Amino acid sequence: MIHSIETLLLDVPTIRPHKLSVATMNTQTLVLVHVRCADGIEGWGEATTIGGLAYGDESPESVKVNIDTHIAPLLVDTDARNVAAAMSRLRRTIRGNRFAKCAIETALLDAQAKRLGVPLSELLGGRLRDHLPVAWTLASGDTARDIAEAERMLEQRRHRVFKLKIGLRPVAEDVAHVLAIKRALGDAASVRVDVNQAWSELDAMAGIAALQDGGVELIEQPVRAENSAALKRLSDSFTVPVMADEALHGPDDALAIASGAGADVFAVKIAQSGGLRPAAEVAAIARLAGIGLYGGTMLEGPVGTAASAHLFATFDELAFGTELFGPLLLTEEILAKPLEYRDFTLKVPDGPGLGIELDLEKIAALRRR
Ligand code: MUC
Ligand code: MG
Repeated sequence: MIHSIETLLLDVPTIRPHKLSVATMNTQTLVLVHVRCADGIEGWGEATTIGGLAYGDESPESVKVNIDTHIAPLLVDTDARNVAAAMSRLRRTIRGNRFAKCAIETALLDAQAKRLGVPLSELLGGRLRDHLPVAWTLASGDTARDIAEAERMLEQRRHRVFKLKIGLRPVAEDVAHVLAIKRALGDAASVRVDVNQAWSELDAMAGIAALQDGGVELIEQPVRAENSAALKRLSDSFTVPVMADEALHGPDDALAIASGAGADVFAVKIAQSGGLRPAAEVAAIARLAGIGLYGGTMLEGPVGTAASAHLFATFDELAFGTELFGPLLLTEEILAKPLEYRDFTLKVPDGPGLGIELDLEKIAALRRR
């Protein structure tokens, strides 16, 4: 039986300002969900988002209120061992709230995998890899600082794929910023951009042409999420791959975009998809449509990052790697033993469940009251 479901908000400063076109983050609010079962087994999930309500339509606070008020009462005292039935009930009864659903599904699957004594990846179809390539996002807002940061990452063999956040400045300035970084790093690194919806289609035509000429390797969500026709025209117009991110809110969007050949790559995110199972469906649709896969992040802490890693480890094709670096952007560690980043990869934890142990004292100290 599910005994209790608790949602905790943790405000954690970032290691530097993280500038996106939609928000500048100095703090990340981790949203953790803790499920306790009557048999003594516990599970953890995460529903962290970016910039309050600047990125998506669920805020940390709304996730907590909706879980406390509507979701927990629906699930408490039901069978913890049948995660599929619990999630089916939740999905039938509660509309929207994809991040909250993802956190609940993760926590229930973490508990069930611990109960069965297997890593979470084994409940998701089984893993095909133990290490995932991890990109880093350069988003200090300053070209020289970004170059120095990237050089440090290359030297430490932590990242060799860099995603640059652009869209705040005029297109020509953004292009100059990106190409200066690309020139400085040379062939040692892959440089990609994420516009976070900031460009008009005309801006995008000009911007992508210049970035493609300069050797940029991936263009993420250049135009508004709702403008799927523009995203398709852009992916048709350029050889550099164009990736859908904010346009993807789960399997229905994935099917619509894939049916119209509307993007070259999908950023699969577990929370944006509404959970691990729906995210696996997004990946399956991409695979069947010949669309490339990228393992995305909402800059979650280690719980959501580990959950994403367990799912991405089951993907046969992962041509564009992952960006599961969220924990590295935070000034505080909330695991007893940090996730392992080495040789440009993240190790997929191999213990039962998520395979992580939370530092409960640290969590109590960081928790918002
Ligand atoms: C996004 O839009 O992809 C991922 C990395 C990062 O810095 O921001 C996120 C969100
Ligand atoms: Mg993105």
